[in-house]
Amino acid sequence: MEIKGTVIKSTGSNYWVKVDGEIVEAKIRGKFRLKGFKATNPVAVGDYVGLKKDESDWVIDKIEERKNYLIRKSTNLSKQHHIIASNVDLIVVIATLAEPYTTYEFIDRITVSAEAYDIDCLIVLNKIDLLNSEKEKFLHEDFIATYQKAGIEVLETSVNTNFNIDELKKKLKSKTSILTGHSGVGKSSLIKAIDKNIDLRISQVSDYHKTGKHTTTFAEMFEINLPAKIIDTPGLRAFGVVDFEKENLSHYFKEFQGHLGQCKFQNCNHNNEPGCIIIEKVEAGEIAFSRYKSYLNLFHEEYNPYR
Ligand SMILES: Nc1nc2c(ncn2[C@@H]2O[C@H](COP(=O)(O)OP(=O)(O)OP(=O)(O)O)[C@@H](O)[C@H]2O)c(=O)[nH]1
Ligand SMILES: [Mg+2]
Ligand SMILES: [Zn+2]
Repeated sequence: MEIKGTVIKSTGSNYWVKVDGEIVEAKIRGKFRLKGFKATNPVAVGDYVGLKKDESDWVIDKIEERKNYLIRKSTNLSKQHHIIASNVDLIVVIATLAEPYTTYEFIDRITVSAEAYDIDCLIVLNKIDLLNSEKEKFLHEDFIATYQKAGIEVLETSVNTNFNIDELKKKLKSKTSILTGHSGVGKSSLIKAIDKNIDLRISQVSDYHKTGKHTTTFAEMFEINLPAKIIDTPGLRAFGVVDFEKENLSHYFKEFQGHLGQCKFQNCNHNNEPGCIIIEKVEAGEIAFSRYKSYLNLFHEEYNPYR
């Protein structure tokens, strides 16, 4: 007998699969491979799988084709890739400007991946209750302006003051969403603010480094009564994008899209060519410099594999 369900959690050796409202613990057998590359986790949260009973254990023996997935390179320099989750409607990048600070390039790497795999993306700027000094207010304004120009929606939130939690609920309603970002930005806290009945571990950011403590250790999908499916994930230190064809990269920056094809040279790489419309737009302040810098860094990434 074969049954089917959705993987809601995995530790690498054990998998929890939701089958008709029940949770079944399963193992994997055989090799599952993505075309063209190796993944450290052949079966990911969000996968729709077939299960068979092998003596006493349930075994995953089939993965239905993925609608999409969020994938990154493992932190080491091997060719290994890690699928963060699959079959999602929305990628929510949780960012903070304090405790910890999230760099623009980290965010851009995720938004580029979302565009490449054609998944909607929302940035949530959490902990805005912490932005008080003039410097912090400046950082905040710059952040909002940068992503407004980039055509990516930003929702400001605070778990501590309950600010915009209802708005966030509206964004997640009737979708399967993945929450990603650095450790300590408040991914688990936001999920708990949305539904206090969910049992999640949350820790203080470390006093000294102001970074998170990697409290969430495995991706897990929670189904709540909005209705919504929300995938909490472990904090990422960095996001290594999977190699794109260089000529496609500019298409993954939303705000570049309307200008492509208008440079002087048909094969313009928007690096330093004369008559480049992208560079003109950056100089005119219509495209944020930080986004263009992320573009250049990604374009030349092979020269800097540690980034
Ligand atoms: N001031 C403030 N603190 C917050 C806010 N949201 C979360 N925190 C705190 O930030 C710390 C980290 O929160 P977590 O929810 O564990 O962060 P996480 O992103 O899940 O971290 P990992 O599981 O390690 O990836 C906790 O001490 C939270 O109480 C907020 O809006 N404002
Ligand atoms: Mg967490
Ligand atoms: Zn150009």
